[in-house]
Amino acid sequence: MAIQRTLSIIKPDAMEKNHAGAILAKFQEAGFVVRGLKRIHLTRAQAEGFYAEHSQRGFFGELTQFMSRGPITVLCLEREDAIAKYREVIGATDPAKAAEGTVRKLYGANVGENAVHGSDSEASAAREIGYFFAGYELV
Ligand code: 3AN
Repeated sequence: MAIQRTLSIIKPDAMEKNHAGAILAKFQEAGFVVRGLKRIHLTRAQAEGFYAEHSQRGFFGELTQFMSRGPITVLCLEREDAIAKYREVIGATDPAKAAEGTVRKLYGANVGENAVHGSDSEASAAREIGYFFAGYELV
């Protein structure tokens, strides 16, 4: 399996609870190398752009309001088979269904406020990394 990059977001709920450091440590323990990292506060429009593929879903308003309510940390993470491995480390979208020891099980509150985001394919990862990082910020 090839080396891949994935886009990770530590969401406002986890930032507010000061879990960002513990979550980053978990990613590094799982073998991910940080290629890009920044702390930002999305506008509503920026959150809508990022989640454009979900614009027809009933939770779109709730999701974009939540993602723009406070600072987030965005990370470009790299390792072998990064996209699948990262999704193993974070666990299922709904923290109640996530496996023991996963980030969402440990730090997520519910399906909306689930602590972290991760890319779901190589095409999504490329788009999402490009949404947040310029080439010179990935080192
Ligand atoms: P994942 O982030 O695990 O790939 P998706 O792509 O199904 O999950 O959903 C995108 C984001 O939308 C999720 N991270 C979650 O925060 C939010 N979301 C999904 N389903 C719901 C829902 N029923 N109510 C509120 N937010 C939701």
